[in-house]
Amino acid sequence: MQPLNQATLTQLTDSALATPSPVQLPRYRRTDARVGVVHLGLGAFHRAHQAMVFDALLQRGDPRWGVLGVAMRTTELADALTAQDGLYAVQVASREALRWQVVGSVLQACVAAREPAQVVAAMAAPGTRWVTLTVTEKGYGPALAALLVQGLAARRAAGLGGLTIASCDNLSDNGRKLQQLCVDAAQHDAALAQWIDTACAFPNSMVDRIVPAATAQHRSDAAQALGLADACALGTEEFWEWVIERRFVDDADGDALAAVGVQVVADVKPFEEAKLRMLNGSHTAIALIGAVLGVPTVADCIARPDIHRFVRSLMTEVVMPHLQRPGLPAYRDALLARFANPELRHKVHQIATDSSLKIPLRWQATVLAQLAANGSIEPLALAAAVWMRYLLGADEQGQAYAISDPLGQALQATAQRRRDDVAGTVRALLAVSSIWGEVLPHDVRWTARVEHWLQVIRRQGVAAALAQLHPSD
Ligand code: CS2
Repeated sequence: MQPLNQATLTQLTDSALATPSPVQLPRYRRTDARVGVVHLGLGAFHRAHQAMVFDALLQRGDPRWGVLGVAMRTTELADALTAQDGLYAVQVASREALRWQVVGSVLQACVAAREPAQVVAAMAAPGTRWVTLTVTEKGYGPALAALLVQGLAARRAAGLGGLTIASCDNLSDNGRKLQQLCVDAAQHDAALAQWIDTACAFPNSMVDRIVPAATAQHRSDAAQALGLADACALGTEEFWEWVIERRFVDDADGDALAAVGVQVVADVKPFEEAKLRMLNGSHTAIALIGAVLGVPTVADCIARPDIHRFVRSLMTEVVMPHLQRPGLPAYRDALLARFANPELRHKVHQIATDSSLKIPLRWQATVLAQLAANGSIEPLALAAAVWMRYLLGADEQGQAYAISDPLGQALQATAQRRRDDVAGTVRALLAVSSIWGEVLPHDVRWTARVEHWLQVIRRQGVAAALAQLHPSD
């Protein structure tokens, strides 16, 4: 098929959307929908996850789930969405089929750094009932707290009720952490702090869907599928999960969410721990291994028998013994199949971003639990050593790459300064307590094994280390 020239195509907008269409379109009248959700952190993940859940709620005839999508700083996506009336197409790729869906729930978009007043006004609007967040691990700082507190103060001053505020980031206890952040940031006004604590609800939640950064390929595939130019097209997998704690300002929201496939539970912990340690923990290990080997995507990595075996044994022997989620073997097998999805083209360097913030959430508890149980820590000691090798900033073919991480410069300098001193490198990098905590750096069972694996990697490479991990196969 000839690729369509996107420049000459009509742009995706409300008026350009013709029915019938070759793809799934919103079947509700978008003009009836109202903004009920302010989402902070407008990016690919939100658009392929919560926004599609809200789209399903609108589809069921409840007009209260329209979204104001707020990008925290970058303007491109918000402006491109505004030019398309908030519409965008998502390619959903399972092993069996590819389908496209145009999502209609994002009614407006703006940028917090550019239009803070709009965000505050939206939080203080009578129709707003929820705030959802995907601001990444590094987003939970004073700027976020100040924005939320300002919005909540305006809402309280307007005499309105509280909001359900759902963190959807890969943090443990994400709701409770966000609540604490907001209450602390409101301490200058005791009555406001009290109101935030009691009138608002901060459910913990676990969200899951693999959503790689959107690429030009998505845009050209979308043009082909829609016959319209969509600057905001993206792709994801069929699988999704949202497990949320039953803790809402409006109790009825639990049933509404459940009706479209969200799991509303008393305790998110078993789901959150399984997801962070099995999926995200494996992801970070795969990403670092792939980056050092020069293997570009997760699917390429998992197609290699040595990496597949590594990930399967990491999950089975090291991570799973400490998890409570039911059906772990099936959960593991499903994850391995999801990682293998060739349509996703999920770049290892995207996942390696911010590793210094991800490792503590994804690996640390597993290592501590295995040490306490006298279990094997080998796969994660190897992964920690790969991270140290990754910090040198070039793969095993000598191809340089950028390290995108708030601690990146300092870590890279440490790794490079001690290049030829493996023991010194390990000591210095494991001493970073924001990554490894206070206990691990002093446990020789851990430090000696990380040092062992870094020796092997520096002398023989990552593939040799993977082979030595499973010498019997
Ligand atoms: C990934 C996650 O980039 C990363 O760090 O591990 O974005 C992962 O794809 C999602 O959490 C899946 O739900």
